[in-house]
Amino acid sequence: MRPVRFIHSGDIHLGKPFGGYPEADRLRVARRGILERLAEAARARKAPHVLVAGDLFDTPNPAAQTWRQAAAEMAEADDLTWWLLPGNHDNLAQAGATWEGIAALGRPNLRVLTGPGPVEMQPGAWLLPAPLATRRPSSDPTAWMDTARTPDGTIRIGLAHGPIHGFGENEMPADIIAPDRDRRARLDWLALGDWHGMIRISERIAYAGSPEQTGFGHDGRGA
Ligand SMILES: [Mn+2]
Repeated sequence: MRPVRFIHSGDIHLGKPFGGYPEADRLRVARRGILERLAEAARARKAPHVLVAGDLFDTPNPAAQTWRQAAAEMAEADDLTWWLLPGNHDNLAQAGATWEGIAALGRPNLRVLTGPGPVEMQPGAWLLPAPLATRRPSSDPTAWMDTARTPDGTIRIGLAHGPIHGFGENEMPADIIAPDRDRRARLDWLALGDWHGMIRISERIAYAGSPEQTGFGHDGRGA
């Protein structure tokens, strides 16, 4: 089996205004630089894929300048494939125009994940994405993965956004993602977003966290 190497990121919140922070200007500049840092990290580790586990954008209607600049930057890093999952802040219902705009650019290395269902990342490795259709999903968006079929002997990587174990952003129902989804769905990795500090849930499940620590109610920053 050919290995698959990827960077698992999420909760980048591009366009976040950082209102109330005395160094808001510097924080905004630093946040804009995160895509380049991700690209550098991926190349340094010889990972051709970058998974963004939701909340690439801070709001469902980011300024055109914000999303166009982000898309251009990712598209330019065309030695990498960017797998972009709508999260709760940039869910499909509210941020549909932004995601359509990115998809309409037609850049083959920008993969906007607008529906559930296995997608082949590379020969022998399948991504199972669970984009959020609304800001507050009422059921586990990863439930379908249990019965999702992929060819025998292939690698299965889940990509989702939302709280597990009853933590996460308060606006979503607690315990939305089953903490044993990796076992139920035979996943080799479940890349999660929502929690803003990097945290390992189990051998095969982790939250990447957000680039800087802010007032989210978590310990530490992303990784
Ligand atoms: Mn977030």
